[in-house]
Amino acid sequence: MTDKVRYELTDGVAVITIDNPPVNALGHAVRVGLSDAIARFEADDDAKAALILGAGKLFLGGADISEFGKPTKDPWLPEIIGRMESSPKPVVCAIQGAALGGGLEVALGCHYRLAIKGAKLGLPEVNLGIIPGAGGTQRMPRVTGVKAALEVIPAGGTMSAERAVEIGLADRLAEGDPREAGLTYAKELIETGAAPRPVGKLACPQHDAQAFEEARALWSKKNRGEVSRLASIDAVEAATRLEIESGLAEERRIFNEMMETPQRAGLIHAFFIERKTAKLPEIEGVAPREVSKIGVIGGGTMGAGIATAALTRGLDVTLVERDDASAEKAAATIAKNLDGAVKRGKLSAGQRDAILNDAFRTATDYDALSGTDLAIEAVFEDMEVKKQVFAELDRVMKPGAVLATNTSYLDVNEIARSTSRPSDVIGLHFFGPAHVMKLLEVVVADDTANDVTATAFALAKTMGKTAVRAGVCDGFIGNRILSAYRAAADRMVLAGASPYQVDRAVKAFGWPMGPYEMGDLAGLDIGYATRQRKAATRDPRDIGPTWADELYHLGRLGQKTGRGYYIYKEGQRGGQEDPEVEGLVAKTRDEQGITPRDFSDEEIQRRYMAAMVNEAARVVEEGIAQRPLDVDVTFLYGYGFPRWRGGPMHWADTVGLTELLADIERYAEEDAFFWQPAPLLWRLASDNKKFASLNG
Ligand code: T1G
Repeated sequence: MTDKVRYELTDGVAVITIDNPPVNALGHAVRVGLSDAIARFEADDDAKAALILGAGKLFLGGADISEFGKPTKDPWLPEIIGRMESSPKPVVCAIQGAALGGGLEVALGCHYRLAIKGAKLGLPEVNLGIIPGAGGTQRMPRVTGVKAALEVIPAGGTMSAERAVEIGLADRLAEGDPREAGLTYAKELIETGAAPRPVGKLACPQHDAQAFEEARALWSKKNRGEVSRLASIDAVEAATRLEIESGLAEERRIFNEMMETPQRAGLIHAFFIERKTAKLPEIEGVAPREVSKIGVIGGGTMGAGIATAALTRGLDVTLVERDDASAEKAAATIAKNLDGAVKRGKLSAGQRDAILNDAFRTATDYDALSGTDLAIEAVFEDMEVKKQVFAELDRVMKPGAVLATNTSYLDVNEIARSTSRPSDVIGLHFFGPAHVMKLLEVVVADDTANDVTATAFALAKTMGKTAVRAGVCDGFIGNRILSAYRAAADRMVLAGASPYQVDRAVKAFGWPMGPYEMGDLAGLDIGYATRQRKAATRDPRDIGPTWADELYHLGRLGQKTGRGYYIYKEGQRGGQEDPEVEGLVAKTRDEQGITPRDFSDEEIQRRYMAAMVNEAARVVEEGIAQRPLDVDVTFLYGYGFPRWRGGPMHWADTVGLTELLADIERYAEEDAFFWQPAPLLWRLASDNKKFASLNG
């Protein structure tokens, strides 16, 4: 027996408790302990039934993900579950908090399952690029039918305890302490002489051709290149034609196949790095300041989104606008956002009403913010306007309050130093729509106090955001790197590629949108304003997409004007390619004496990513991003980078930094100005190292 699993006999029930904080992952020591406990139970004549419990806040968090990719050590989870299932005495489990992956598979190996209200049950393996590998795809459909199994497994989602009982995954719903409820259930089974009910012995679930067809159609469209979701459907289908042992073998075959894919590595990298961004030496052990009341200045799209995100997470919000009309408009936007949350089931109508009545108010006077703990400025991107707002905040905010700016590129140091309390100033760069997008760049200025940084990360957690620490530079982490791969795209177009081919190639790589579709979504006036802003300092060797300036001057600003790079028709999804754009590009080439050449989709993808990784290497080297993982999380949560590739830096490590450097050096032969290998990339490649070596 190991110290991870306890065995105690209580009133004829062998209580087997798995205690492996923080999430009772089924690592090797737990498997050894569980296997020993089951053997002891079988041999224990005083034990008439067994009760499986997980100590602490949840039942079982699944297999130990940190063991993946390493040689598997016996005993295997499927074997332990098989032994539990074939026990001659009833085995029960009581599920509180969460039963996920291997944790739910252990429960499915039990003969009786009790779920405590509030528990989440699910098989999220596909989110890690694999499929359930300990019987989930074979046993779940046997108890729930294939329809319910196909709703859960390819989606990698979770369900409530109530839903689990509804679909037959759990036999009983209870409240309170799992041990107590479980013991009551086990003793009742003993008293009633209930027999073991091995799920594996149940008949194959009925095949439902339509359900399989719909699931394959749905996940072929939604998965953007991921392979695990479709593979999980194949495994569930095997359950409809194979008896348990053959079905388990087929599941294992597909599981092993998925374990070997780079997608598994990318998705598991993503799992662990999103949990590391808040692990920063400067805030370790630093207590954040109390924040329950916040102020938002500016009720435009961003301000209203930020207010909505805060309100739906229980914060009190006062929104300041310059006049009543603007304040009313902002309040209407927020009410609309909250209605949307009610429609999506994220909020009840009662909660919305309580928010609007008690937790939210508008004002046109900064003094209304004097009692707030933190203020977020989200006004027009102009330094003088920002400084005026911060002068007001400096005047009204109480001592110890945090003053934050939502600027997406302006100098946070300059804003901070325009106040009398620069150490209380920080950048909180939300991504639009702010009540939807998960990413928050926490921009730490030179004078920002560590407890202000700690407060920002705590606020992010409260608001359900994934926060990444960024230093001060133009565009911080995300937008700075974006402008580099955007520029690479423009260079390929100038050299002969079509903007539409670039978009297609980038989407084929796994991105939700190409740069030109993205430009149309954001508005081509944004790009134009950025080029104008940088014109004064632009290097003469640099090139600009003059065709885009012409589109701007033609008033073709993208989706919002019905035409940009694409033509957008009412009621039509997406835009149509516009031959006039190709014409404008050809004209630019002629003016610059450029003879267009062909680009393959692979070359477009390679150059796009090379520009991204090269600039990201500079961002890490300069300390704007602390580690490569911060770049990866930024792009996974803020820019739609395909999660199964793990992020741009993980992708680069997968490709090999030596290869990538060789590409960049080759590109530099034709354009030495744009393609200068970042020193960090050069150094790591020379030392045959990976970016991952800097992730700590
Ligand atoms: N293995 C290893 N470490 C894990 C882990 C796991 N399954 N789950 C969490 N951790 C670590 C995590 O990295 C963090 O570490 C700490 O625990 C707290 O996590 C055979 C093969 C359970 C809902 O996909 O969804 O079973 O940062 O911050 O917010 O078919 O963790 O403190 O060092 O997320 O309270 C399937 C993954 C595995 C569930 C708790 N299971 N975990 O959330 O804490 S594959 C999963 C979660 C499998 C079988 C297959 C969540 C949670 P650190 P946390 P939380």
